[in-house]
Amino acid sequence: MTEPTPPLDRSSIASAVAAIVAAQPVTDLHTHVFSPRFGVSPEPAGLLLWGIDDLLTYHYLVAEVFRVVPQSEVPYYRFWSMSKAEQADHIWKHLFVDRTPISESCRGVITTLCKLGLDPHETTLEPYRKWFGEQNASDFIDTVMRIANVDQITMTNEVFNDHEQHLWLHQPDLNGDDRFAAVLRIDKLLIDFPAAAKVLRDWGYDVRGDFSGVTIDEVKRFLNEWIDRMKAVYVATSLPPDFMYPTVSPHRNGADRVIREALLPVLAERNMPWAMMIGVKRGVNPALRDAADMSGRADITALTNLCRQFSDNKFMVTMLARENQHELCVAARKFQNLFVFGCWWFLNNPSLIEETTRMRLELLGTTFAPQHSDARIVDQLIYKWDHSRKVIAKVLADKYGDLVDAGYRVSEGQIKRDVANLLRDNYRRLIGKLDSATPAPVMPEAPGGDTGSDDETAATS
Ligand code: RAT
Ligand code: ZN
Repeated sequence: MTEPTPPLDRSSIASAVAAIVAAQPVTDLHTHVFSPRFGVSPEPAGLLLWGIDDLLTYHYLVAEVFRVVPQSEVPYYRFWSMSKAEQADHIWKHLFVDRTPISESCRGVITTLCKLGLDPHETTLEPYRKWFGEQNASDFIDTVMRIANVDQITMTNEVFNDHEQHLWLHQPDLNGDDRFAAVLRIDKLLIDFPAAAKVLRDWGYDVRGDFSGVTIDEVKRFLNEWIDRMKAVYVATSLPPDFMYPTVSPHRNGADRVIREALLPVLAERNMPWAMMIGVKRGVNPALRDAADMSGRADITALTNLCRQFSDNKFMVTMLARENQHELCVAARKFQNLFVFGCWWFLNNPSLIEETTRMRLELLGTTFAPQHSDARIVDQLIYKWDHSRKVIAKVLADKYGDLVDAGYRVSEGQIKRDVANLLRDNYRRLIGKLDSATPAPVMPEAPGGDTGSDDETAATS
């Protein structure tokens, strides 16, 4: 129970909430940002992306530039034959100079540049290139984390990516940078088990596409060894909208057996969550490469079946389709082992974050994680969190205002506890990493208040 601090006036709620949300360190639970130990862009194959050229060639912006430059002028192959710097110049000219950068991804670049102290009105990229050229990548990560107020960045570590797999096997102390946590990402194991089995055999695991022999034991050995090697905080998979569990379709039977007999038993034993990111249709326009994917509405029955049948497992779930958000909330009211997180990818827009967060607060109280950044370029942490924090603060302020109108007293201490849970502690508790050393929100002028760690799993029906 939180020790009450003096109740806030109705009129000061919005500003108090905005300050508390801004001051609360976030644990970013899903990104594609890497520590410098994985190599630094523009080194060949450097996985840590940063700076103006990486910022502008983000796949969200690649999709947008093809909306405005006709194929007759720049066909796909011409764009892909350009160097990264030429692609960045092309995107800057068409989306930022010739047009107003009003889309969310464009505005994100503007917010990022401004918060780094740069003028976003340059007509060429040279001034930005010069500025970034004077920075050191590792120090820049500190700067970005300070501006974004992020206390840890969760990576996505794709074990079936040859380059990354090679680094994990041969580069000593790859996960020794405390600013980053690793996640074992295993899409291929569930999406195409026969192909994954072939890879695992090459890696020395006796795994057969038809599940014969010691296949299941060997898949478990693979999972355990890689979770240990990466010190992974969870295991993650993105899944198509037609993902079903259990399935009657013969070509998906492999996934069922892997989930039921290997993945979930390994995770239950470790008390580790399985992150399911459901609703992506890969490659609908392959010519766009990384920007080729789109969203589709999923059948939530797969998830409720899993939550019911595997009550010893923890499922952390985000869904890509706007149409799935309501039933995902309702499902989370039914299952304590279902943790809802983030406004993923095409939902990471202020209008959709607002409606989704509002609905989640109304149906789930504070028992979820409203956002993750999905940043691919470290600089993006700045805008993704700046934009999301503002929306989250607005929605929370409305909700506290409604409570006060209903006759309840709301204190700063309560708000701090709630915001800490939403932006950091619910997730940290889920992965078993909430300790007393976890920093409290920085609010020196505030009268104090407990940031709280009381369990709040109780769901209404
Ligand atoms: O948001 C993105 O950048 C997507 O390309 C995906 O990486 C997605 O977030 C995923 O993790 O599959
Ligand atoms: Zn992602």
